[in-house]
Amino acid sequence: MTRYESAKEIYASYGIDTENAINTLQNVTVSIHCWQGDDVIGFDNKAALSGGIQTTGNYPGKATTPEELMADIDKAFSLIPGRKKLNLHASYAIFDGEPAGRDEIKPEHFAKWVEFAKARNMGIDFNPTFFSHPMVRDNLTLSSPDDEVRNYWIKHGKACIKIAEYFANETGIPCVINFWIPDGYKDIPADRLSPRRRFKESMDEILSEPYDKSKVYVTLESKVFGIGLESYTVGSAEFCLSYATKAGITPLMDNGHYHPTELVSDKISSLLLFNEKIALHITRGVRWDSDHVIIFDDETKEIAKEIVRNNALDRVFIATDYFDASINRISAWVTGVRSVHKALLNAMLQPNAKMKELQDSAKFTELMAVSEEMKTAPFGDVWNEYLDRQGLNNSYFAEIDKYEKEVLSKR
Ligand code: RNT
Ligand code: ZN
Repeated sequence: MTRYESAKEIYASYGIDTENAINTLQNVTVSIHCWQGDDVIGFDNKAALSGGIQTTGNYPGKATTPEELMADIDKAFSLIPGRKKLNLHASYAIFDGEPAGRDEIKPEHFAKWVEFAKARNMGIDFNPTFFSHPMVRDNLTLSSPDDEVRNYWIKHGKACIKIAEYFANETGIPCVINFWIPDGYKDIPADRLSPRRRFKESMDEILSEPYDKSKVYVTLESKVFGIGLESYTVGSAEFCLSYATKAGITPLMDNGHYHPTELVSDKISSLLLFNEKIALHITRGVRWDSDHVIIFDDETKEIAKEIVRNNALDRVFIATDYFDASINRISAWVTGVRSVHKALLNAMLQPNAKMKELQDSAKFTELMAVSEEMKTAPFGDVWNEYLDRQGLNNSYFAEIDKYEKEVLSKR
């Protein structure tokens, strides 16, 4: 008997079907952020990373051209199981001739990405880039009191919706376009209302741009604070949730965007009750929104359980969002996205129905005991089987090390 066959029997004794779990997981799409590959720099201008987010570290070998980034994405994706979507930022536009301003970018500036995605049967998700740009004035974009600034970014938002629709049309796969603005103040503002009112009006204007709602899903991401913007964030949780509800768009929660003891795993169920779809940026905040690589830790497991137990795999847009510049970036991608898959598999391998029953009959002692018992079930054997069926295995470091020696170290 193989280790997998033995694990299958053990799980079956808890009423858990490992085959079903493996087959279900193979069809889950994770939208993988392109920006791990180059420390969120992009190709459209030379501005340093701004917007209250930060990469730390300077591990050698980062991608500095579209060709390098594409090669690195290919390498990383070859070591990641499951279905993938490529998540791009507007700052990754590829200009052949004259560069266009962010207010004037067009589908043609992303033609190479479309070609890349199509050749790999992948969909593309998108993000307007409201940071790392000279038109971000006084740390404000869509909420700026300066009409010139505000209009510039409104045009950017509209241009991006057109590009999102182009991605959907070209790939035949719907595009999720996520709006996140860094706008905020370092110190206590005198007026908290007006910036939020302007943000609301700007979003209304952007969304007045007609788009096909069956192909383009607009999401809005909230935040609690950014570096240098500690006192006030225009796009707070309350603002973004309320706006999403009112505008009929999808709320996005990034688990680095809450106070450290607040858990996104506890928020998912509430949002599922009031939204047809919800979106996630999975990350790992260490003490703050540090965007460490996702690992197979408790909160990632708990987030996955909330998606699986609530039968919401087809209602949650799962995306990754982190950027570690202190380690091999290919490995960062692979470890992070594999951790999401691990967490989902782990969630599928819990006796979820039985545990719910224990909760409803107030058998909390048994609930704790069962939950602890499952932690030492032979999860690893099922994980290895999941990988094996996709031509992968649990050891990926050697392959990454080889790529570092042969490719990254020569950059
Ligand atoms: C920033 C947000 C946002 C960005 C990306 C690059 O705090 O999480 O999603 O990380 O858009
Ligand atoms: Zn995010």
